[in-house]
Amino acid sequence: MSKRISTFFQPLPSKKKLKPDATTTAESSSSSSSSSTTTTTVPPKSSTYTHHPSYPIPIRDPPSTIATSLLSNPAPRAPKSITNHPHLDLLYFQPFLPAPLARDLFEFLRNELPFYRVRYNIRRGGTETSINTPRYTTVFGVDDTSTFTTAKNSESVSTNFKNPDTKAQEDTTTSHNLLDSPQQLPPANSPILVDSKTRTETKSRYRCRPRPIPPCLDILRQAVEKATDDGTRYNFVLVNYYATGDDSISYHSDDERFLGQNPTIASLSLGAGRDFLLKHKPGGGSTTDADRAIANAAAKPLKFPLKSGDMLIMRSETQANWLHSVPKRKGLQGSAGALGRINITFRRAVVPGGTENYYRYNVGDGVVYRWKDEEGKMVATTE
Ligand SMILES: O=C(O)CCC(=O)C(=O)O
Repeated sequence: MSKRISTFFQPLPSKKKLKPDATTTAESSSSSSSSSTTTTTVPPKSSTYTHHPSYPIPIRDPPSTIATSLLSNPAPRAPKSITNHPHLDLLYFQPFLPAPLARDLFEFLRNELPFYRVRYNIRRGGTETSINTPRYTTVFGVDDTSTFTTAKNSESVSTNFKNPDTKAQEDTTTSHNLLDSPQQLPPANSPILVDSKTRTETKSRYRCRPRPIPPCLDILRQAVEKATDDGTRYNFVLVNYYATGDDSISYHSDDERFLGQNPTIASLSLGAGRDFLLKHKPGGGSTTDADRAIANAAAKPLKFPLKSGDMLIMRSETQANWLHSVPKRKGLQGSAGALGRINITFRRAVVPGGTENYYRYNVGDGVVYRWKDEEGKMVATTE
């Protein structure tokens, strides 16, 4: 454990009452602003945290107001199916989460998740180029070949957030060794990575250190899976935080081989509104109507002005044929806090290459950033 991480886990002297309701959880009195931003009339007095050795910080579990709302089919209206362009298959929830729930979840996740500003080098035209990711990112999950489970002889307590319908990630949602403060060391019997079939340890399969999806995101994953109701299962949750209109993601498609053929990707927006653009990949010789339609779609992007709580699900041939982006928006006005936008994508990686890729480009090896309410911005954590 690095010096920086170990300082996060210094035990606190005071002991608090324990609550058996989440993955390797600890209860502490709630001092963060997150509990005061929920819609509940009586804010929860205490919080539980999920600990795992792969987490740089213990991650707070969602208050029951958020958890209950998410588990009770939150989508206020049915999604619109958009298939009126070549190779495009979208489900557009406008919204997926009602406004108060979207706002509470946004505040909660911005406050509680560890974020990164990843830098990496690529070779472009034979030249080594340094890339600074133009947004904050974080990721949780592991590909299909592995799953998280607990040590055999450990005592297990069921969590509130277990979905009996869902196989993926199910073993991460058992709790053990309930602790008495978020600063304590994670328990010795934290969930470990095992082969999905043989249940033998697979830590050595990865250069990166996969992280189990914490309850606050896993419950959302369950809600998203339930909403589509087509059997799609996700094992990765990627989170982007766009601090201002300067943060962005350029045109790309999520068509990597490690996602399998025609992957379904669900993309939820929280916080500030931003435009999501989709344009067809170039191709088609413009000799038939279909080719002309493709050329047209490539030239003129489709624009989705995504608002807080909206969700787009991209399906079937969409990734193979379309590029998407969230361009910079220089003109956005408002305080830094009000401009923040969280995007969460749910995906399913089928091989370890996906796990390596996602941790490399969304966690990397830099410092952890945390939201600081008093400063109204993400701040790099120091020792
Ligand atoms: O922020 C968004 O809406 C899009 C995010 C995205 O395209 C990605 O994470 O691959």
